[in-house]
Amino acid sequence: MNRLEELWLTVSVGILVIFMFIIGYQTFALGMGPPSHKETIDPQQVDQIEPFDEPGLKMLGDKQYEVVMILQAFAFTPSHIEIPIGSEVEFTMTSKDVTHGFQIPGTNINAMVMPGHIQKISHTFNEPGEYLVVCNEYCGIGHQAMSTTITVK
Ligand SMILES: [Cu+2]
Repeated sequence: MNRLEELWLTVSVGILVIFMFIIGYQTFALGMGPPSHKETIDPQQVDQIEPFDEPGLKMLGDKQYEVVMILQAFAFTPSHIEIPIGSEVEFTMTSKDVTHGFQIPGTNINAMVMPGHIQKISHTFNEPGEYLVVCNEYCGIGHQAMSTTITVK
C-alpha cells in the first residue's frame, strides 16, 4: 500500500473513532440526549392528567403566562387566546390522537406535537396583532381546517 494511502486511512478512521468516542461520552457519561421522550403521557388519559385536565391560559407572573393546550383532530384547545403585549408565553402541549404541528408563521415557533409526549416551547410576543396558528403535520381529512388564532394586544 502506498504511504499516503496508509496515512489517509489512519487519519480518517481516527477521526471517526474520536467522534464516536465524543458522542458516546456525551450520551452515557453526561446523559445528554435529544429532548424527545423526556416527558411522556398516556394519550388516552389526557383529560384526567395534570395539567391537561384544565387546559387554558394561566398567569404565572408579571407578563409571564403558560398555555396548556391539547391538540386533536382537528382543533386546538383552548382556541382564540388573548395575550397582553410583551408577555413571555410557555406553551405546554400534547396530542390526544395523531401527530399534529404547532406553527405560528412569521415567528420561529414550529413544534411537532406527538401523542404520548409533552411538548414545550416558549415565545415572547412583542408585536401586537392577530397571529395565525396552524397545524403543519398532515393529520387527516380535516387537516387544512386545523387552525386557531392568538391575539396580542
Ligand atoms: Cu393536526
